Amino acid sequence: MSAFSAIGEEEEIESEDFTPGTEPQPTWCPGCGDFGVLKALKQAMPEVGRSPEETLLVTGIGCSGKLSSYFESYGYHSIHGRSLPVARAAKLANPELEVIAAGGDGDGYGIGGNHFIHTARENHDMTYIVFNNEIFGLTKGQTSPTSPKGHKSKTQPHGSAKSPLRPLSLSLAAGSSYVARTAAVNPNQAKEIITEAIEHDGFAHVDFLTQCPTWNKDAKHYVPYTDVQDSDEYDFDVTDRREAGQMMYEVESKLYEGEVLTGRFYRDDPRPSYSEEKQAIGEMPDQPVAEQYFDEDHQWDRSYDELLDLHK
Ligand SMILES: Cc1ncc(C[n+]2csc(CCOP(=O)(O)OP(=O)(O)O)c2C)c(N)n1
Ligand code: SF4
Ligand SMILES: [Mg+2]
Repeated sequence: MSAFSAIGEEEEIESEDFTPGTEPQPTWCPGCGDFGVLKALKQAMPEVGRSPEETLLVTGIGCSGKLSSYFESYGYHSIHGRSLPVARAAKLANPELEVIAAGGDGDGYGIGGNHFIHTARENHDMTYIVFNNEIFGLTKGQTSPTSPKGHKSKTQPHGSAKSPLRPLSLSLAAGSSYVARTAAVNPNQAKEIITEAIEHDGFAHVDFLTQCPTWNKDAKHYVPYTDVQDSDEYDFDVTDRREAGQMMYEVESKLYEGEVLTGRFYRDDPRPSYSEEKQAIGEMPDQPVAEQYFDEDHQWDRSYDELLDLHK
């Protein structure tokens, strides 16, 4: 697909446009599922038709957080669990940007869980990819919110006593308007789902199963997998909240019994995004802040000095 460049010329967008020219090669371990996310994202961008100059990728901290270094676009490697507030602010300031946030299961479902719930509830228009490897990878394999019950690690040497969090069900309950799960071992589906998620208007959450062969030795347990959309066994309406919820519950239970089910589980296309709702009640300016900033004639309600005085 083509798009207009920063200087207004129409250009073809290719996957390789998203490979940085100067950044280092990925330092992820051989066989790491994170490579699958990078590949799917790079393949999705030409389908979506957005160029690196039109895209912002905000990441958290973790092996997953390194994604923004290996993907050519505007990038912001934020702090642990805080990719979503940064992404929200950027989208509100410049609605034209294609905003993608990404991070790990510890990052998004643990320390950043509150941001996840409320960004979903408010239906901010962005894509959120969670690399779900069921452990803290970067810090050497501690138990995470999605580690299975009984999972042994240095922090839980007797095995985790707690049942894992159900990210799909949580996402639906919080208010995400698109919820899917894919896996690094299923690259075709991963590309399709990431494309759909980016094209979706509203908060699109993709739980991306990424094996960690270094610290989670059950790395191969995402194979074999079933795509629920390709299987006659699973018949449900992705636009029906109740049916989607039942399906997610089944999917999440089965993952820990060794059966990997992936696919699209919920979508609510008509639901207005956060900005649309705010504009409808007159709480958001028509002119985005990013444009106001570059408009020399813009009259700000308060000067910078006044704002500083307010905080004294
Ligand atoms: C506020 C804060 N607390 C803790 C850490 C240490 N820390 C860095 S990454 C990480 C967990 C990473 O796990 P996950 O988010 O699942 O990402 P992965 O490495 O598995 O991709 C932790 C606890 C930190 N950097 N900042
Ligand atoms: S420690 Fe695990 S998650 Fe991190 S790069 Fe290595 S394989 Fe990937
Ligand atoms: Mg992790």
